[in-house]
Amino acid sequence: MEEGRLIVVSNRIPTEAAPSGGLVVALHDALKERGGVWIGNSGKRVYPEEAAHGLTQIAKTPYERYSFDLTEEEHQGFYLGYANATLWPLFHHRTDLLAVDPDQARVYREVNDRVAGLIAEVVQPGDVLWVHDYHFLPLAEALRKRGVMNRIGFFLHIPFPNPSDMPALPERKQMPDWLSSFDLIGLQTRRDVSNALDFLRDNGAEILLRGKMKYQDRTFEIASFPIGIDVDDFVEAAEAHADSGEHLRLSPGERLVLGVDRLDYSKGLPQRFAAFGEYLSHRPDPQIRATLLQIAPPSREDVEAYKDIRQELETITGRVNGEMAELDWTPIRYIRRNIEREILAGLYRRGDACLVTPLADGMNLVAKEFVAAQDGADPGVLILSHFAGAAEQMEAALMVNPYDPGETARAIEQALSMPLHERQSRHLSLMQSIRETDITWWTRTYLAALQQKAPVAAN
Ligand code: GDG
Repeated sequence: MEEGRLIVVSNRIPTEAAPSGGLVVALHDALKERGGVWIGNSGKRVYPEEAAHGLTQIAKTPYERYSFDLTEEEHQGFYLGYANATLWPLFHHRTDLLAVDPDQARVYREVNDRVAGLIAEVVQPGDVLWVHDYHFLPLAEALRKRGVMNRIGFFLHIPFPNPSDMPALPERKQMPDWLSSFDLIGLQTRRDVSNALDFLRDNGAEILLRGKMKYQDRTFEIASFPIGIDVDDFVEAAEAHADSGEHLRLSPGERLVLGVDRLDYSKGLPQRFAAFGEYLSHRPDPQIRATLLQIAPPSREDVEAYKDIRQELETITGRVNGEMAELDWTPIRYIRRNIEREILAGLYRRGDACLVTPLADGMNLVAKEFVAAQDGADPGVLILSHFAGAAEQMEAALMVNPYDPGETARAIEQALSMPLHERQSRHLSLMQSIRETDITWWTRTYLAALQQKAPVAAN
């Protein structure tokens, strides 16, 4: 039988011919190889009459790309509201920040319904659908209701919530229906799989063998597929831009500690800055100069909690710099904008250490990019939070509890004084782990697992 098309659905869709960014590049390559269709949100906000027009074709080759627009109400309720002010905090264990708003929940389901209708118009028998992330949890259920019985996979890029946090979500009772309408649920880590199994079992699903589950008349599967990066591509970019560090004009002997994160409260930035301040106050030799370069492009600035994190960070940067700076040295350099990917790769390579200290994170690709960008002969040291999904694979990093500034400060000291042979052996082992599960491995393994799965029974 001829292989059906791959149809990818994600909130964002690349608009350029050769897109950049880990996930987008991986999916782009998968589609380029097999052909298929990518459907996503254009990012444009339109009047309701225009949104009703449906899908717009934005590219035909090397695969078809279609976008849909959101109205202002949909953008507020679906994207800023339910997805990013309810699900995001819940899934990152921040129920204190979770907004409960029945209107936003309604709009979230309506957008999923509308998108399901658009997909149902283009899907053909034999096509395989691959839906990405928390924006589209109810999408398979909505598609099944429209009679779409194709294989539908889901990949959650963020952590699966702690089952004990779930009662904070008014729509939790619908979650088993949402999830079991997919054929395969891909999660980043074993910890996420265990949380998902516990939650579903406590809510009426039966665990069959090896990640297979049954809920009502549907069987589906849950497994972990840790996402990776295109390692060779990053190695190349870092080598080609090894002089990026010169832009920084560091003084001779000055050490560079890096941080690269979207400006998000899940990334543990205030705790990181406090830990860096603590390291500086306790460093063994006050002559040592270490600079923390934090690149933090803004994100979701219209969501209230994101304004707070920005303010908190500005305050703490001012405090640490005010206390520690010298006429010719600013200890924390905080850049709140996007840096070009190639320059970034070169900066990683110049870094003596990288702080990846999220309080919760699905995987964290920065950890993998930093390792890929190092010069194996003189590599920098990765300091990694226990709470990043990457911690399950990258055991040779210096592991820290991001809530404990003393522990992180000691890890910075350890990283900056680590002997060359130890840096090299840790780097070698980390390189091996990121190569084993790189982005091609991720796409192939996930799609192979999805294709082995028979379509769900009609309901
Ligand atoms: C979600 C999950 C999961 C950052 N600043 C700049 C820049 N970046 C790039 C990094 C990296 C990407 O953004 C960030 O990826 P992360 O994985 O670290 O985090 P999220 O954005 O939260 O992603 C996460 C991921 O999905 C994939 O499944 O790992 O856990 O939360 O690639 O390099 N890139 C450029 N300039 C910047 O200033 N060019």
